[in-house]
Amino acid sequence: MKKILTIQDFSCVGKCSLTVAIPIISAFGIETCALPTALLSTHTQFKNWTFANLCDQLDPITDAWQKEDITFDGICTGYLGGIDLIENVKGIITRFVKKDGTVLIDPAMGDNGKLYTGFDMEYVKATKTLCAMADVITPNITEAAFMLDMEYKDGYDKEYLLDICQKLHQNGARDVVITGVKKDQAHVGVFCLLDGKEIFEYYTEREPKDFHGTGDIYSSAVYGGLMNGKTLQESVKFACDYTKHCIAVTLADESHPFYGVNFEQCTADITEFIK
Ligand code: PXL
Repeated sequence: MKKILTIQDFSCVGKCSLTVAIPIISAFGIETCALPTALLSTHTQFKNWTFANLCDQLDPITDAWQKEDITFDGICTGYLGGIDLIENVKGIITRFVKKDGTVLIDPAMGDNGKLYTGFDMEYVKATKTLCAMADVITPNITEAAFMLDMEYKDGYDKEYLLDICQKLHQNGARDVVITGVKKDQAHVGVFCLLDGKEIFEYYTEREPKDFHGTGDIYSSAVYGGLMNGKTLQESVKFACDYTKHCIAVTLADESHPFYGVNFEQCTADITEFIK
């Protein structure tokens, strides 16, 4: 059984980060260890929330792991919450990923042309250095544009997407997966550049509403696929279909919360995919 480590914040309510990554990656039959970087009452799209940076816990935790000879087949990261945390996570990747392990970095820090509350260009710069260590990165267009100091565009063409991917590959990531790409008004999906060479695109019909946390669901599903030996193309395609299904199930549930999707009701898709 593979054993991975996911490093991101723990938002107690709100279906994102660790409360998404642990159940989803576990559903892929992978032991999912977790290192929380911050503790929040909810994610930051609520009106009222608390935030505690857990950076001072990371060294004692990881030093204890080292004494136990603990290593991981891979690490995936998401929203971290502070520059000090990013620097620490870079060291954890170097120390704990087995040779040939897979590192996925989701530079979760913004959407719709804006950074999330609390993040600035220093945070963006630090995140870019973290992305340089990745086998796979999964930024949305906002995150990619911020990291490359490029203009954020709502309407874009293949040339713009390829340019972004090439630049992020030159920054160090092997495979670049740009998420939330709107091919047209009715279709959304991903534009990928594999090892700086091969373009892969996949789109599904767009659901009529956007939800928070779908980027985290998407990156967890990609990572679960990769750690099951699926190709990047198979994994990103599955992750698109799975995320779309999660949104559709949520919209069909009249009591759905505003803050996240009913991914818990779609785990059968994962079981079927890895059969
Ligand atoms: O990746 C989404 C996310 C994760 N964690 C926290 C967030 C958000 C999005 O707003 O606020 C704490």
